[in-house]
Parts: sequence; C-alpha cells; structure tokens
Amino acid sequence: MATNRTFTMVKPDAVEAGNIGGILNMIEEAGFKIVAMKYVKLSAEIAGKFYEVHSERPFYGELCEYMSSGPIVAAILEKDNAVADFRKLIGATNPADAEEGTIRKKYATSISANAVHGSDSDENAAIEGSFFFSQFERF
Ligand code: RTP
Ligand code: MG
Repeated sequence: MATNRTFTMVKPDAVEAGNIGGILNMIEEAGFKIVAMKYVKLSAEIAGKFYEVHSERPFYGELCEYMSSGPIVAAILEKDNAVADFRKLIGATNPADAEEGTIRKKYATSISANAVHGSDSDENAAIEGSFFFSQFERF
C-alpha cells in the first residue's frame, strides 16, 4: 500500500451511538478519500489477532472484548500525509486530552470507548489494511 494511505475503524461505541455518519463526514470534510470500506463484527479471537502488538499491555483483554462487542466500520483512507494527518484529526487516545475539533473530542466517551482507530505508522497502515481487505476490495 502506498504511504499516502491509512487504516481506520469506527469502534463499537460510536456505531452503537449512531455516529457512523457524523464520523465519516468529519473524515471526508478533512480531505480523506475512502478507498475501501466494510461493516463487520469481529470475534474476540480476530480482535486479539488485530491487536496482538498490545498483548502484553494490561488493557489487552478489555480491548479485545470491547472491540468484539458490536459491529464496526473498517476503512482505508487516502490523503497526502495520511497517517500523521489522520492521527491529528482523531485526537488523543484519552478524550479528556483530545483537542477541540478532533473526532475523539466530539464522539469518544472514555479512553477505551474512544470512537475511532487510526494507524500509527505507514508500516502498520499497510498491515492493518491488508488484515481487513483483499486487493480486490481497495480502489
Ligand atoms: P488506536 O490504536 O485505537 O487508534 O488508539 P491509540 O493509538 O490512540 O492508542 P493505543 O495505545 O494504540 O491503544 C489502543 C486502544 O486500546 C485502548 N486503550 N485502553 N484502558 C487503557 O488504559 C487503554 N489504553 C488504550 C483504546 O481503545 C486505544 O484506542
Ligand atoms: Mg494505536
């Protein structure tokens, strides 16, 4: 995947709260183009694989349980400087620290139920995008 792409998920709390449209609107308004998208519910096992890098962290069990608690929207986004610009758009992990105008400031309710995921590097964006989408599902 080119380095002008990143991977995102609208997490179960935001889907449940009816914020898919609001979040996708903020993403498009910020200049990101959706090049792949699907609406899926992860099993705890699949969530565990996706978040394997966090398997030693104390919140890993809670994170996998939460990410498999309801459906999510997964998407690949394209824009110049996609990874860094998208991290800026989503804001800090803990919504209490998120700046005004960020997705987490507007939609996240706690450090774990924080509305969206955004890849933290070009390398992880490629790995995470491939985890969810085949080459025939990216445009
Ligand atoms: P994400 O990967 O979802 O975009 O979030 P992030 O980079 O801002 O945060 P990261 O450190 O990668 O953590 C992944 C997700 O784990 C949950 N978390 N819970 N209870 C806690 O202290 C805690 N810390 C992190 C959050 O859902 C976070 O987004
Ligand atoms: Mg992360």
